[in-house]
Order: sequence, then structure tokens, then C-alpha cells
Amino acid sequence: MSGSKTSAPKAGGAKTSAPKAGGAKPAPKTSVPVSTPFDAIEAEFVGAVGVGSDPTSLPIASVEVAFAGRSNVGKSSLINTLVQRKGLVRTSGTPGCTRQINFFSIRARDDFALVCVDLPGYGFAKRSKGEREQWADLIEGYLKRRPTLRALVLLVDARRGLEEDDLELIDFVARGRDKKASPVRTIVVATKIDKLQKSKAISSLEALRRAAQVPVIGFSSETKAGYTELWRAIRAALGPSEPPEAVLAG
Ligand SMILES: Nc1nc2c(ncn2[C@@H]2O[C@H](COP(=O)(O)OP(=O)(O)O)[C@@H](O)[C@H]2O)c(=O)[nH]1
Ligand SMILES: [Mg+2]
Repeated sequence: MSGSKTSAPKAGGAKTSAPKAGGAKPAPKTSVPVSTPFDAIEAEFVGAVGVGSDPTSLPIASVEVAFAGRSNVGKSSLINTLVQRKGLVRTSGTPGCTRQINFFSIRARDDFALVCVDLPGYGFAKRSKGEREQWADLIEGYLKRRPTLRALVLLVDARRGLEEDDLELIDFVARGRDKKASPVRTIVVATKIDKLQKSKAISSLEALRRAAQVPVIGFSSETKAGYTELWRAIRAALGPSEPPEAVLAG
């Protein structure tokens, strides 16, 4: 499988050009201000599985964090923001166009290795029952049995809050894992937080925390709000980056 490797941004962030004569240049709104140990210095597509194939069949590389949410919630944008690559994951205005589980191998600045897993978006009312069932089999098979899965990042639109299928997913991950599989920690992310005024954003996050009973982080792919906080939460949930042998033996 051919990967699309992209090179690391240099430590210290983007270069800023000299301010133009006649006034100070406003600070760029869309950059991560400082380099952190979590920054992805390598990010590579490593493979995908679709409906009809075994969702646990991809080779094991390192611990995994999966990203899930309704179509159009901002999942592709969030993953691209987290790894600081514009086009690693395809973003699209067409809900539900991504129908497979995509795996991306990441190496962080502190040498921690992890795999980001992009699960297909759910909640597409237009799909037939059969298609929704196939989707559920694929995702549930992965969430249930993947031995390296340690964390689930569940994205919800900050303006919409948790809906029935989001709550079902939280419950499934808490209770539905195979007995022998390691537990998975769920982090809820409220996306597009830039679309809410500050006071509304705070009350929306509070409501989400009460409903989800797991950590909740506000995030924006536009302003990069929540970048460091989310990486910190993911890394805490992943625990140590185990070599494949240790994972397979455990
Ligand atoms: N304002 C704002 N728009 C966003 C944000 N994240 C995504 N979007 C927009 O929401 C739409 C869906 O985003 P996408 O990442 O493709 O969602 P996905 O279907 O969940 O992968 C696109 O038009 C994005 O530009 C965000 O943080 N803020
Ligand atoms: Mg997408």
C-alpha cells in the first residue's frame, strides 16, 4: 500500500514576515502558536478497510485512537488540524461520502508512535436500513475487537450537543468491548466552537459534560482552539506506546 508521507514542520511554528509599513500585522488566527511534544512530525496513510472486510485485519503498528461522529461534524478537519497537515484526510461538504475505516500512522515530536483511525461518519438518514446495518457491523467489529484500540474521540457539533446515536456509541465502547480486550477511554470533542459566543460555548460544554460523563473538550479547526488540550487528553488515554509484540502478547 503506498503511503503519502508529508514532512515535518520545523519546531517553532510558522515564519512570520515583517510587518507592512503603516501598521502592525494582526497575529495569524489559524496557526498553532508554539511547538509541543505532541506535534505530529510524521503522518502517513497506512491503509483502509471497508464493508465486507474484517475491520480488525490491518496489521498492528502501535496504540490507536479512533475518531467518530455524525457526518459533517468536522472530523476530517479536526484530524488534519491535529496532525497539522492540510490534506492528509479528505474534507468534504458531502455528508457520509467516506465509507471506510482509514488508518494513519503518526510519529510525534517526542518520538511517541500512534495510529489515528478515521471511522466513517454516521447519522445519514438517507441511507437504507441495509447500508446502516453494514456500517454498524464494520464500526462495531472494529470497536469491539481491535486489540490496540485505547481511545475514542467522539465529535459532536458544539451547537447540537449529544444525540441518541452519540450516546449509544459512548455506551457501546464502555460496555461492548470483548472481555479480553483492553478498555477504551472516550473523549468527547465539541467541534466548531468558534461558531458560538464565549458564554454560549461555556454553557454548551457544561451541558455536554453533564450528559456524557466523560472528558469534554471544545475545539475549532478554524482557530485551533483546543489543539493542545485534545492532544494531552488523547496521550493520557493512550498510555505508553507499546511495541506490537507487547500488544499481541497481552
Ligand atoms: N467554522 C468551522 N467550520 C468547520 C470546522 N470544522 C469543520 N468545519 C466545516 O464543516 C464542514 C464539514 O467538515 P469536515 O471536516 O469535512 O466534516 P466531516 O464530514 O465530519 O469529516 C466543512 O465545510 C468544514 O469547513 C470548525 O472548527 N469551524
Ligand atoms: Mg470527513
